Amino acid sequence: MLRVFHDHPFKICTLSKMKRTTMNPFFLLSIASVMMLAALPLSAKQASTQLVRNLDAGKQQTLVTFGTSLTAVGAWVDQIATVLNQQYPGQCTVINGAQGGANSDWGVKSLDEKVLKHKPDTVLIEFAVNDAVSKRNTSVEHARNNLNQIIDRILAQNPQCEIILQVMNVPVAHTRTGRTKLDAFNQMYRDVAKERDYQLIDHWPNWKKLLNEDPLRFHTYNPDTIHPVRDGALNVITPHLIKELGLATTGHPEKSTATPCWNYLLHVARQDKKNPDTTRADYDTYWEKSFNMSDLNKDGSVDADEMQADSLLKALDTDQNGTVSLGEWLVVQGPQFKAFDKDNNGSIDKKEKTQLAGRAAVPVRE
Ligand SMILES: [Ca+2]
Ligand SMILES: [Ca+2]
Ligand SMILES: [Ca+2]
Repeated sequence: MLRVFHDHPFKICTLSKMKRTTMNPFFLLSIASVMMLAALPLSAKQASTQLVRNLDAGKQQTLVTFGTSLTAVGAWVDQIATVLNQQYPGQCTVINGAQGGANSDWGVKSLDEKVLKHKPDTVLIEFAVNDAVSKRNTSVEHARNNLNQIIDRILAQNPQCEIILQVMNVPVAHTRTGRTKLDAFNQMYRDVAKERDYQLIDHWPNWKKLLNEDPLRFHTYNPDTIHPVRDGALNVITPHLIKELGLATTGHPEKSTATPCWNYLLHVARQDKKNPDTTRADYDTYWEKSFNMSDLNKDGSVDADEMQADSLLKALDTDQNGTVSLGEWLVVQGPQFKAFDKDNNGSIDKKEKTQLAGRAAVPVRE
């Protein structure tokens, strides 16, 4: 469980909501203020969340993050906690109440233990990605009812609690083909946020843009096709969260060296569960399995339908035959092992697992 400092909610006053009394000097003054705000440097704060307003007011706050593995092993949680602690030392407790594989049924069942027990002031929620797993046969309506139930129970405990919903990153290949209705589940989060007038933090467009414009970097940030690793959080998720939460942009999330996703991937990759080290054979087998899961028709390559991302297919398809082979697929993961295995002895040991930060950067072809 992660504990750090953090804070939260807000409402933006827009010009369209102001009373338009033409020539009213106060209105003109308001316009001038808005223009001045717009001209402030980037380090200035954006419109703030309740969390940030309360922290600014010197109040203690508790932020709980609730959701799937995208939160449970999301390096962004520790990065945001790090920034909160930099900006509001000792004032905000961040608790990661998420769990790998969790869907909103789990969320309903675990709400007392993972959220309410901590008496949060702000809760970030995301379950769409796992409610959308096709083989679970969950309807969007069922997921919506679960989400509303979770929200209502949080509000029953504390009517002032700030709820923020999140739409997460873009899965590709087998993690996308196994979620045929993901768009509808994500849209439900956007709809519920709108209906309840809650803030929605939507990471999807940023990931989509990266996938289109720099697919190899996208693959580096999501080596297993769905879980953003530390660099992905640092470059895509956390900057967006800082802006959306209304935190000052002068923080240093990179001071967080947590690599929960890589640690998790290296942990589950081990074939001999008694051996704490991850060998090169473990590592290669793990990625081969991931590739084979994406190769739905088992013809030894990943085609456009199986990839669900034309830009990535094109970027990985080195021999330009229109499909991605295992060798082409591993262009990103291979060099990363070498970066992690500092002493180059063919396995990543316990000590090396604490030194992963910053060692898996940009895509490099082996
Ligand atoms: Ca295939
Ligand atoms: Ca190819
Ligand atoms: Ca080693």
